[in-house]
Amino acid sequence: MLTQNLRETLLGKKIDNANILSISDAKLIRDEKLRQDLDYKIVIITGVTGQDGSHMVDYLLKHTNAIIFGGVRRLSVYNHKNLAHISSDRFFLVNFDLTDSHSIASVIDKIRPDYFINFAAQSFVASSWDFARQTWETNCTAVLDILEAIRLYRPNCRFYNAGSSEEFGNVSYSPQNELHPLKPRSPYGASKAAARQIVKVYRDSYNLYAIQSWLFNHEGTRRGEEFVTRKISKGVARISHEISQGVVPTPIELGNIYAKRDWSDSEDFVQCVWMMLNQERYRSELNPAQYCVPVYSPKAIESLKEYVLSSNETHTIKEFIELAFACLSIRGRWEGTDINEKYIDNNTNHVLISINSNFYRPAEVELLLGDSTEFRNDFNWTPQTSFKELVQKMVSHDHADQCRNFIRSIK
Ligand code: F7E
Repeated sequence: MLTQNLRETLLGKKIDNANILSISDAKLIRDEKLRQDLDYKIVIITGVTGQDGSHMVDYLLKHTNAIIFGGVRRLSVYNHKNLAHISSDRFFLVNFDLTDSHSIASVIDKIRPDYFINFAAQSFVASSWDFARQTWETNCTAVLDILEAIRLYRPNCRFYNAGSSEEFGNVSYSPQNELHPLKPRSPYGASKAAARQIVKVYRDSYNLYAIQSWLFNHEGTRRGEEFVTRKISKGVARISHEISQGVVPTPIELGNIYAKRDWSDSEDFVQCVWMMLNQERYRSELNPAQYCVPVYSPKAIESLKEYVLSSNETHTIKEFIELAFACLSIRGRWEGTDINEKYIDNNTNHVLISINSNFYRPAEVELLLGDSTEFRNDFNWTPQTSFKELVQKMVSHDHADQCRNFIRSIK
């Protein structure tokens, strides 16, 4: 545990637990001698208010002694729900903006991180057609800016960028492994594919420990409500409550329910990300001494690998729906076709799911199925949560939430 003294030593001034630091607060953290004596690794994580970033913070607080700086954009609305449970003196929020290269450079120069984990993104594929430029700047240009700042100010900082199975897009074969070509179908997929290239160029050109994996879909109770799994789990919880109150439920409106996705638990993946950032600890063919140096050698960097992370199973949205309703003992049947297809409650004959073409995408990725054998073998890893357990976990969480809110409303 850090003492208050240490916090002040590191940061150069007294701060409150709840304080969001401005970049200028991080003063003595730049003192390399002090850093060596303290033997704490310093990690910057972006996207900490989101699903993956907040799970990454939880994981590192539990399994390491790292001091973590969560990068947050200054907003006038409160969006820290996923961080509300954290009270650790090793976790700070720091204000910076990934679309401002000066702020990125300044944070890296001042904080001198040992690891920089980039989970910040415009991650909603459907919106990427409407905000193609913003998607590109956040998901790709910002990555270039981070790499450039690492090169200039902290060349031995290990950098991870969250890549995506959307880079595979219009897939050539299944399952998709690390050798699958990049064939994105959306501005989102294209931005992640371009980011991959620039990460590789900086890795090769400047011997940076900079990597990007291919993350297949990963979900959980902190998933944004616009993504299909959370939209369904929340909708199912609401409908179950409406039925129990004798109210005719409002159906959940969805788009392409025939798309197939490879879904995992976000909590499983953050562990893998940390492993990838510390490959020499797990891959016996690597020499750890080559990675404890101020400057990495070309040989050490050439040996790094980038990996697919996936469950190695694929399911349609329809399967997710059926399982989600079954978790709350609601059984249904499918009737109709195309835009008129509906999921009907066997018990009440109420419509539970209907199709709204507004949720169709200009170009769809119909099938994703990952092959994460390489990662599983190299790191001796298996996921903790199955597809069924993931659906159960999300529905139970949203159902409990729905019940809590109901009880509060009648108090
Ligand atoms: O869509 C279909 C939709 O928005 C899944 C992101 O984390 O994973 C995620 O991207 C599928 C698509 O996720 C609705 O057409 C049907 O086929 O939950 P999603 P995504 O687009 O797969 C990848 C790996 C990432 O990297 C991304 O950042 O579900 N679908 N009806 C729908 N999708 C939504 N959102 N809403 C619907 O009503």
